[in-house]
This record gives sequence, C-alpha cells and structure tokens, in this order.
Amino acid sequence: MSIHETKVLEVLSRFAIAGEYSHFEVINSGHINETYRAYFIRNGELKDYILQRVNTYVFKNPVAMMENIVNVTEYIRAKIKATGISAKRFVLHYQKAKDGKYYTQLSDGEFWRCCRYIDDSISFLEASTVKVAEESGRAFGEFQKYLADYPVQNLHIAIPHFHNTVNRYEIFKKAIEDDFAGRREGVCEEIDGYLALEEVATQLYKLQRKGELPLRVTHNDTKTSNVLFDADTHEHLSVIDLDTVMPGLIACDFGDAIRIVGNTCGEDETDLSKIDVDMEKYEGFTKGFVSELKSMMTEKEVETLALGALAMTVECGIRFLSDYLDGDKYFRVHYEQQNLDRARCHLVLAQKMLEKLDKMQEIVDKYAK
Ligand code: GN1
Ligand code: MG
Repeated sequence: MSIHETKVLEVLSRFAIAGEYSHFEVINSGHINETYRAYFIRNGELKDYILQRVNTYVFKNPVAMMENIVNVTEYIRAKIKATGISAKRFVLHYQKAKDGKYYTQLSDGEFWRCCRYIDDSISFLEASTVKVAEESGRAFGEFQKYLADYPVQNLHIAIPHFHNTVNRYEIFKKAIEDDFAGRREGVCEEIDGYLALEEVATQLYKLQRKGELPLRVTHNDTKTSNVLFDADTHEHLSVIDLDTVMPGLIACDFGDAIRIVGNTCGEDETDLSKIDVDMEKYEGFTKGFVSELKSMMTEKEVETLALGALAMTVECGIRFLSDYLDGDKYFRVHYEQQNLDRARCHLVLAQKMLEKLDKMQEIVDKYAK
C-alpha cells in the first residue's frame, strides 16, 4: 500500500460513508490543496468522493473556512429545494465526520474534508468551446444570484486582502526588494512590465475603497475548472472550490474567470506569441454571467466588469511573480520556472486586454441592457 493510500484510508475511516471502499486517484490540477478522488461501491454502483487536505499555510483558519462553505451550500440547497427540484446535482454536499464535524484533524494537525462528487459530471481545465464558456458564466452568475440576499457580514474572511490589488502590489515590491530566491536579475523585464500596469490595475480596488462598489458574497476563485458540467449536455451543474467565498466584488469574480476562459492559451503558456484574448469565449462567458446578474447589478458594477478582467489578470500575474521571487512557497509548481511562465503569460494577456478593453466593455454593455 502506498503512503498516499494509507493516508487516504485513514481519513476515509473518519467519515461516515456507506458502502465498500474500492480505490482512489490523485487529482493534480489545483495549486493549493492536496486532492484525491475515492470510490465506494454502494448497491452495486460506484460512488465517488472528493477528499482534500487543506493547505493551512494558505488557509490559516480552516474551521472558519468550513463554516462559510457549509453555510452557503446549505443556503443554496434550501433555495433550490424550495423550487421543487432536487438539489443533489446543483450544489456540493459535504460529509460529516463521525464526530459530527464537517472536517477531521489528524494527530499531526493535518486538516481534511470530504464531499460527495456530483454524479455524471465533468470539469474542464480551460473552456473547450464557447458553450462551455457561456455555461461557466451562468454557473458563477447563478451562484452569486442565489447568495444575493445572504447576510454578507456573517461570512468569515477566509484570506484577508485577497483581491486587494493595492496590497498585492505592496507585497510584490517587497518581494522584488528582498529577492529571497536570488531570481530578480533574470526577471527585470517582467517586473517593469507589471509596474507599468499598476495604476490601471489598482483602479478597481480604489473604487471599492471609496465605497462606489457594493460588497457581495463572491466566489473569488472562478477558474473554469471550478465548475462541474453535465457529462452529456455540458450544461453547468454547480460551482466547486468554495474555499475563498467571502465578501467581494462582482468584477473580481468576472475578471478572475476571464483570465482563464478568455485566454487563447493555458495559464502557463510559454509561446507568448499565441497568447491573446479569445473574444468569442469572452463573449460567451459574458453573456452567461451578465444575463444571470443584470437585474441586480448597479450601473457602476456593470461599467467596471471589463476593468475587473484586467485587474484580476494583473493581480494574479504579480502573485505568481512574487512567489517566483520568494522561491515558490505559495503556489504548487510542477517544474522550476512554472511560476515565472505563469507570470509571463499573464503579463502578455493583460497587455492584450488593455488594447481591447473598450471592445470588452462594449460586449458587457450589450448583455447588460
Ligand atoms: C489558486 O487552488 P486553486 O488552483 O483553485 C489560488 C487562486 C489563483 C489560482 C491561479 C486560495 O487556485 O487565487 O487565482 O490558484 N487560490 C488561492 O490559478 O490562493
Ligand atoms: Mg481554489
């Protein structure tokens, strides 16, 4: 038995899962938590569960984070049920451990949780078609709509200053100054590129600080891989990875999604000549997202969506570059330069977005009417 399997079995034994354990696989796509998919046989059918070890370097208060997750999923479940349909495939369902908590802590302090995977669903690392782009827009828009009347002040702050781009620039400048991993000399061009974008990229956060944009319950990690789709129809089912659900801006959820769904390439593409805004998929996502939310968005929220895409692309890029300068402590990397590749890709994408910003906002306006 591998070390992984011993651990997975130990954790599974703490959750009250009916049926007989069959096997597990490792899921490698996330940059933060450690994820496994475990299969059980129940009444002759295979049932799968997602098991995660929460990264407590990133999430300092995982108990509070789980409280947010359980509260918002219960809230959404109640809303769906009230319409008379089963919520089973449309919202995540976390499992209780045998002690009644929605997590378990091992003697060495590791923090684990478990949720049921949604039947007959699939996920995509990047939007493979315009339809997937549009459906992922609907998924994140619908998520916010369900939570529009949730008391935002009752949520814990899972990670302070998460989309505070001003603060992210301060951290970036400190990383440049400290040059902890001795990598600064090789990335002067990228540093200059990002510093040149500071003013435009921090506009969104500054509007929030002035009180011009309302705080909503937002997802804050809206990449395409955080949506589950029906395996046959590719219609959206549910959003997943609710770790960063917190008070935030609609433009941040829109923008953080666009940096993935609206990129012609993956987030760490090394052939920079291939990177651009995919305007068709951008429009697809925008259509889905804005159609869900247009009745509740303020004028200012609508006006700042395209700016959100630019802000989130730059912000994510400086987070990657700061982590590269720090020696890769935050994001999981699969090879040495991956954080630098991610940062380079985001820089090119942000520059392309800046050129296309007016056109991008026109598309938002078209669907917000
Ligand atoms: C991280 O763990 P994952 O892959 O869902 C990160 C996001 C970044 C993203 C970049 C808690 O998300 O903020 O946008 O990587 N999550 C956290 O792909 O920092
Ligand atoms: Mg995440």
